[in-house]
Amino acid sequence: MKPKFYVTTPIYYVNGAPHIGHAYTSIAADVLARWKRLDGFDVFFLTGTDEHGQKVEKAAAAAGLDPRGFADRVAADFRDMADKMGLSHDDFIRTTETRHTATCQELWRRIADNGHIYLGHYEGFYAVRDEAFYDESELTTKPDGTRIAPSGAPVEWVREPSYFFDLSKWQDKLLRFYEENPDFIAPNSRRNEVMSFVRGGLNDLSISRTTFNWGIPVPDAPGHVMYVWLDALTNYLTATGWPDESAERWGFWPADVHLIGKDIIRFHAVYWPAFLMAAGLAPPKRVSSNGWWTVEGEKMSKSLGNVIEPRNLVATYGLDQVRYFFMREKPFGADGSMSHASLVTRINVELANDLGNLAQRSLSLIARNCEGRLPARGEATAEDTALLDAANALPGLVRDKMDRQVFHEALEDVWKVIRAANGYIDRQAPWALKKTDPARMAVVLRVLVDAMRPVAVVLQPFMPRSMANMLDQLGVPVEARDIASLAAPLADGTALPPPSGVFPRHVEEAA
Ligand code: ME8
Repeated sequence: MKPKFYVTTPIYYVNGAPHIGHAYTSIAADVLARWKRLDGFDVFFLTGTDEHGQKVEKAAAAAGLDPRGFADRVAADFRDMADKMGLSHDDFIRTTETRHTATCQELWRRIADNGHIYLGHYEGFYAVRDEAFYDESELTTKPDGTRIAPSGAPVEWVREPSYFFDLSKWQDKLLRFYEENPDFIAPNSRRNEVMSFVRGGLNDLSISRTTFNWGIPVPDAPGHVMYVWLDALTNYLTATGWPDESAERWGFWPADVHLIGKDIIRFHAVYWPAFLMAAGLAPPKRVSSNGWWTVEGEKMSKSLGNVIEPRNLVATYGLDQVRYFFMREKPFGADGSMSHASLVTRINVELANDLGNLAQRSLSLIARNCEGRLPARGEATAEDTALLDAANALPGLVRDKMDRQVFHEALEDVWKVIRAANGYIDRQAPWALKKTDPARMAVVLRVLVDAMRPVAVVLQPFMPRSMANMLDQLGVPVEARDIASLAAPLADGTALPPPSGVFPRHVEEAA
C-alpha cells in the first residue's frame, strides 16, 4: 500500500476577490501534492473557502446581498481561481456545507464532554478584519484615538455572553508538544515566535458569539454561533469524513502539512493543536508558513490600487511561468517582492534560455542527424558520467527540499544540472562531432537526453504542462514519468516527435 500524505491550503475568506497571496499558498500546496504523487504517495490535497463570521457578513451587506448568496458567488470565483492556477486538489471544501456543520458540532461536543468548555462573558477587543481577539497590551493607539491590532486592523470593544475554551490550561502541554516535535512549525523563526507567545501565558479563548448569527450553531445553546476560527480550522477534519472513523479518508489524519501565511500561524500552531488534543484527536504533523508578497516593493492594498489578480498574471506571462516564478523567486517562509522585471528575467533567462534552449539544441540535432530516433548509450567519458551522476542525484536532493518546503533550493539544485548540461553541450560541441566523430556525437546527444529526463521529471510538479510537453519530446512514455520509473533506461531507437520550443521568450507588447 502507498504511504499517505495529506496537504492543505488555508481556506480563504469569501469577502472579496482572490489575489496573488491566495494563489501563492495554493500553488505551493499544489507543487507539494504533485511531487508526493510523483514520489509514490497516496495524496489527499484539500483547498476551499471560509464563509462564516462577521467579516463575510459585513462584506455581503456592503454588496447588498444575503451572506449565503454572496458566499456562493465568491466561492465560485475561488474555485475558478484554483482551476486557472492548475491546482490538482482532491476536494474543495466550503464551510457552509452540511458535512462541515456536522463535524464542527461533533468536535465541540467532544471538547465539551472532556470538560474544556465553560459559559462566561466576553469583554474585550475584537478585530473583524482578522476575526481575532486582542489583549490590550498588544494594541497601539492612533492620534485620533482608534486602537489598532498588530496586523494594522482596527479593533472594537465587544461585550457579550460567550462560551470559553480553557486554553490557559494548555500552556505546558503545548510547549512539550513543540519540544517533542521540532519540525511542527516552519520556518524556525516562526517556531520561536510561537513558543515565546505560549511561554508568555495563554488566556482562555472565547469560542462563541451571540451578537450575530452567520455561523455554525453551538449544539444545545440557542443564540450562540461558533467563533469563526474554530469553525474554519475544523475544515481540515471535515474533509477526512470525521467523525466517521470508517471513512476511507479518515486514514489521512493527522494532516502531514498545513501550508498557511505567516499571518495565521497563531491559530494553526496554538489554538488548533489545543482544540484537537482537548477532543482526544492527534494534532497535525506540521504547519509551514509562507512570507508576504509585495508588488514592485509596495504592500498590496485596495487603496493603492496595486492588487494583482492572479488570473490576469497568468494571462500575461503564462501559467507555468507564474508557478515557476512564485516558487523560485523567494524562500517560501520569507517575504519577497514581485515585479515585472524580475518575472521577465526569470522567464527569459532561466526558462527560455537555460532550459528551453538546452532542449531545443539537443533535440534538433537528434532530429537532423539521428533520423529523429533516440541514439543508443555508448561508452561514457568522465564528463558524461559527471553530468549523468548530477542529473540522477536530483530526485534525492529535491525530495529533501520538498519535505522542508524550501522550494527555491529544489529549483536551484535542478538549475545547477541545467547549467552543467549547457556547459557540457558547449564543450562537447556535438554539431562539430557530426563531421569528425558521428558515433561520439550520438553518444553525447544520448547523454543529454538522459540528463534532461530527470530534470523534466522532477520539474513536473512546478510546471506540469510544459514538462509534459518536454517529456513527450524526450520520448518518455506517459506512464513512466514518476520518480520510480527513472530507474529503467529509455529504449534505444525510440522515435522522437519533431522538436518545438518549450518556453517562448516574454516579449514586451508594443506600447
Ligand atoms: O486568513 N502574500 O483567509 P484569507 C502571501 N480564512 N500570501 C498571502 C498574502 C500575501 N500578500 N495575502 C494573503 C484567512 N496570503 C482564513 C484562513 S484557514 C483554516 C482560515 C495568503 O482569505 C496566506 O496564505 O485572509 C494567508 O494565510 C491567506 O492568504 C489568508 O487568506
